[in-house]
Amino acid sequence: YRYQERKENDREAYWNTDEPVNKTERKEHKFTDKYILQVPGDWNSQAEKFLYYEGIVWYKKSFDFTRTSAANKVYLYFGAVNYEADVYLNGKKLGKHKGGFTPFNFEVPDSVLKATGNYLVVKVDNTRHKDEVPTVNTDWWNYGGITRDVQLIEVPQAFIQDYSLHIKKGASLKTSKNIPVEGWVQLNGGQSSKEVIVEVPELKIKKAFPVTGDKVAIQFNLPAVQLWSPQTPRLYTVVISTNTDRIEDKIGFRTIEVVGKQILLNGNPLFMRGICIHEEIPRQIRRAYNKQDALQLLGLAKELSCNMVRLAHYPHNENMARTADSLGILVWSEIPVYWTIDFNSTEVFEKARTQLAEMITRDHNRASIIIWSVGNETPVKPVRTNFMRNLISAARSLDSSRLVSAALEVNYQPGVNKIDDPLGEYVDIVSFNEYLGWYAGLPDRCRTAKWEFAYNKPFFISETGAETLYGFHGDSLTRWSEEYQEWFYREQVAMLKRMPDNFAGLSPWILCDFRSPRRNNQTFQEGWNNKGLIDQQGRKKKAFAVLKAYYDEKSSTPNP
Ligand code: ADA
Repeated sequence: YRYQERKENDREAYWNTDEPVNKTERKEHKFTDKYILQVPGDWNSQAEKFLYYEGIVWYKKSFDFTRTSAANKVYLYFGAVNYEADVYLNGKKLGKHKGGFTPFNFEVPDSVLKATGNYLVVKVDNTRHKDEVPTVNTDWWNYGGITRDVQLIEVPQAFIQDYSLHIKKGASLKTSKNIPVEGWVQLNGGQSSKEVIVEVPELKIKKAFPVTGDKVAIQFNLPAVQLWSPQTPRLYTVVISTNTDRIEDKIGFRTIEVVGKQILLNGNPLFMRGICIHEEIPRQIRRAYNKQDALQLLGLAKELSCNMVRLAHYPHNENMARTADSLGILVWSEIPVYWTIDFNSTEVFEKARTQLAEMITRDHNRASIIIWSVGNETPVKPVRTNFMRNLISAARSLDSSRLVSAALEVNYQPGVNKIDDPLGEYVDIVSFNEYLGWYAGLPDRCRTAKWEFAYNKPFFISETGAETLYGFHGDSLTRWSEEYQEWFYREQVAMLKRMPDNFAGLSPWILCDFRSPRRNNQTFQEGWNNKGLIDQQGRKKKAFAVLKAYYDEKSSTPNP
């Protein structure tokens, strides 16, 4: 069915290019017509003719809005727009934002907002450029549009902008009593309040902290607490208030650190039974954005007996981390510094750093997130190492309570696979992508594989995988058959069982098949990367059971 469904001209335009999205296609469609597009949502999946479209779309929406108090401020918040957004309200430009996967907001001037008949216009452009992050080439679909929620947010003149609470670094967790918590509350126009009150009602905590500036330091002890972990994803309501504002959130308390060659979660050694996920949903085949999507994707990860997911290769929508918080799934969250970007450019660095800051600012209270990743498979050379090193420092200074990593590559040498990327010195966990038995040789290469690690740190296999068409059967030597992928996973698992004790886990590539403009092998791929354990229709391939059996075995050992 795969090959008949598509139209011949789409195929031709598609196969004859190595560009991420076909340029001819873009010229052919002038799109002067009007369409109704759902927001949030990508445009590509909303009409067949938009599937390959890369370029500009103008959105327009009318709305009425009545403030609850004339003195309140109003912000217009976008969960994400891929990639560039120019925002106008009632003909006045509110601002511009670049970066396809992170939130941004603009204050709406009083003079602009009306009670009735407002019109919001957003010019969205998802054209890829060499000097953007990500750059032109990626192995995922460049879904365009206002892909996440848009909200009008009304706040008092002096409001609580943000907060951070986490268990103090190095705190002893020997008893569950008197665990020190520290953090801050960021006020916007804070001087009108004398104090900030922090409450955790379920723990009978209510503390007041004097306001001395916009950022108020917080410190208190937890009397008795159930720590957050995959086994006990306990969340507590936190209430923060001033005399003008009040916010409520649900957070978990846990620690994550590297001690010697181990990752410790709440002081206990952690083995990550992970899987990579793209922000794309099977069956409906579109960008994932809502809570149901998050439940579906993370639910499948749970079925695979995972305790961790790597959200590749860009910050996913906020529902993912929120749902992971409540399901008890650890999260690796990444910015789209992918393959080769212009590592010489300070502007490109600034774009990457901004996306890192926006990702961390949004999610720094999510207990599920334990790793910030600053990129994927960036080629080893000095200028790139400096660039990445600076991103690692930026991540640490934005959030010192989590671990920092990046997916590196293997240095394949005759007879030995070396993990010696110079970046290994700077990350907390040395993570790498390996495809022994897919991109070179057969899976039985794993039997004789020798590994050499240049760093005495925990290491993590951030990708491994093989392509398979669901329902295509052959013997295990037949590439693209389910049997080949099954064999691949068997050999990988046997190899993993021989890894040294600083092996901290893996996140194979990938949970579900996903669209990719690079996958041009007409017979086998048709615009899909088929390394999923689940196909585009949501059907499990044979290898799913192999990985699940390994994870079940790992989770029943004393140190899961
Ligand atoms: C790389 C890359 C992934 C994925 C994979 C593949 O490792 O990190 O994005 O595309 O290759 O399938 O080849």
